[in-house]
Amino acid sequence: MSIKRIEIVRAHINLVSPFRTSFGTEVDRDLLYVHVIGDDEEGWGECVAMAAPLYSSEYVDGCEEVIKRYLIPLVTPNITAHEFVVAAASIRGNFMAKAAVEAALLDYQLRCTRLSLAGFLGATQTKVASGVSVGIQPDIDTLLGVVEGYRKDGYVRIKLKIEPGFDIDRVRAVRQAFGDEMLLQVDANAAYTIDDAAHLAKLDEFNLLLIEQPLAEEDIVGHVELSKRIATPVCLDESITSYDVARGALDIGACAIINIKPGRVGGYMESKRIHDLCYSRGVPVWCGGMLETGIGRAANLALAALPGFTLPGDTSASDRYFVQDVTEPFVLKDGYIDVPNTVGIGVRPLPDVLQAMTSRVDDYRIG
Ligand code: OSB
Ligand code: MG
Repeated sequence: MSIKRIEIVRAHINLVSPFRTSFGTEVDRDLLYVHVIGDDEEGWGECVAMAAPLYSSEYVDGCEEVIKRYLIPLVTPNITAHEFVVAAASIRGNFMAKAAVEAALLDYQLRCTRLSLAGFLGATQTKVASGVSVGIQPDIDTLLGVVEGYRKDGYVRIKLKIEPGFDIDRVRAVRQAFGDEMLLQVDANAAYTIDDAAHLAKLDEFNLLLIEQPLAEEDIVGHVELSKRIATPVCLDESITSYDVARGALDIGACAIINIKPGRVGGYMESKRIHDLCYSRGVPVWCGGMLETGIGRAANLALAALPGFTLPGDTSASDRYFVQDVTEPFVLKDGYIDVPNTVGIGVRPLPDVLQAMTSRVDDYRIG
């Protein structure tokens, strides 16, 4: 079980199409993997931070620094993922950096003990319903074409990215083209303020599942006010950085639904705690995404298989993002993706693919 080394792997992958949100346009992913290595086993974790601090204050080069300088020194040869989480609590914030190390330690520990991540977390589903996040398109015709393509692929829920100037008309056009029954939601990535409440209330007529993160990350109280002024259920993404924040947000009525992203909350164990809290209160949750490659996607699917994940997640198939994923591709079957059920996260990078993507590997001896 003893950990010998940790590699920090930096790599790069292009997206199949640009992904525009209210915070920026992503054309590729600047990747950081944590690779835990023992005598007989290995474990992999993917850091979800973006190249620039636009979605969150964390960014991938900053995460690399925190991981190397503050988190790897906490890792001892026989540490469990849980013990790591306890030790890492002394480091403030830096959720995405912590989550990447936790994920690699979990994969390693579960491979050593022959358990699947899904089993470890308490998954009750063997496949999960898959939604897709649609970036802001240049015009409405293009948007309708993109949505139609994803509908043909089989995605059971469409999420439209919105921002001021690209919102009510876009949603109306998609509703008119695809009908009132299609599961539809929107994500503003914090692009509005409470002064936009009357404007956002114009979305009420479109029978949306939810509006995700309309206001700033820090404006949790603003979301309480907004929740009273619009009929669409408010879901928080960026604001929910921990179990404590989730509990407080629910207690004060800031949201009715939570998007759980393991990277944003510091890992899979914290995600499980937030799930359990929401499940006990009857609050729906769903699994968000950060354009992960197969390593992060595999682990997200295990989480999304827990019983409280009653809404389809942004857990799309590999080909929605990449021509060639770093692992065996995840594929959509009738709107669902199978949950990996072998040991650990159930997948590993394909060596040749990873090598071709890799720009740098730094090696740290443990113990
Ligand atoms: O806000 O959910 C978000 C991607 C990157 C950063 C933030 C978000 C997203 C997405 C896409 O909406 C989720 C995915 O398909 O991985
Ligand atoms: Mg979001």
